[in-house]
Amino acid sequence: MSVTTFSFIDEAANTQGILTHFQNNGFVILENVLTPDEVEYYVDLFDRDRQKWGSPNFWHPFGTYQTRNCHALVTSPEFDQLLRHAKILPLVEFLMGGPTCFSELCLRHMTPYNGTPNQSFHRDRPHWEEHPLRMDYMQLMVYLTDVNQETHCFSLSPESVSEPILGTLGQLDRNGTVDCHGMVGTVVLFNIAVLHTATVRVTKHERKTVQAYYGHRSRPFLSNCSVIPSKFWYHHPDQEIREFYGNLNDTTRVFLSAFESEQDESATVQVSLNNSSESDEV
Ligand SMILES: O=C(O)CCC(=O)C(=O)O
Repeated sequence: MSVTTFSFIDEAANTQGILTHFQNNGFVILENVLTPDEVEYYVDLFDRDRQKWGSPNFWHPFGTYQTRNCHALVTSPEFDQLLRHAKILPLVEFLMGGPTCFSELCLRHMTPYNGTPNQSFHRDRPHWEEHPLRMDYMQLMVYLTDVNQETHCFSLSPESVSEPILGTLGQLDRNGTVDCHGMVGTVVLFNIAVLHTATVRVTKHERKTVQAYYGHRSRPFLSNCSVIPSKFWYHHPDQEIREFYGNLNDTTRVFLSAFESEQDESATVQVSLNNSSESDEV
């Protein structure tokens, strides 16, 4: 199956084309989103994070084939800039169709491999059928290494919003699969309800990715994977950024209660709740 990609090379994104592709497939591949300097910066940040905080600290095995650090906003808060990148966040908000919030951030690493190839197709969450793109949560995947036929890659089974939702075998049989390849710096956005997998290949190459999730501010938080530092959701001077990070998960709340006095904690949580009710009213 041939794969359509969208390029930001001329600075102008083909937003309507991206929307149509997302409606028909549940994902989009974007090239040239990051400048070469940005790519170098984030690869270096990733490497330094892994070097400093690798196992047994913040990096842990995830399944059989990956290690990941889901507290990257704590260990390398500079990744905030990638999550809210001027060419990425507006597109995420456009596709999500309303105020969007941070849900999770994981840095993931896959090593060279000489075993049995593997795919394990799954949906992270159900579709949200009231949404025009049936999308409750979206994932941003940024490749920090070249990804091609010779490496591990991300794969999914495209599905259109106008098609019935099928079980795994029915979906794979009806629509097949797509391997998402691209140069370092390639960005994939996808609905996490779409059937997807890491494709594990025999390879001499490692794969590095940044995988971030976005949700709707008015919907439940996605997961308890990532602590959200209070510098973003409480202390940040920009209210919009506070609200972007303000859909707190229980992990953040339990750390909050552990690190603050009872008096401070109730005051902080109260401010956070006030912020979210203000945003609900907008
Ligand atoms: O890492 C990958 O390529 C796949 C990621 C995945 O399956 C997931 O985030 O649920």
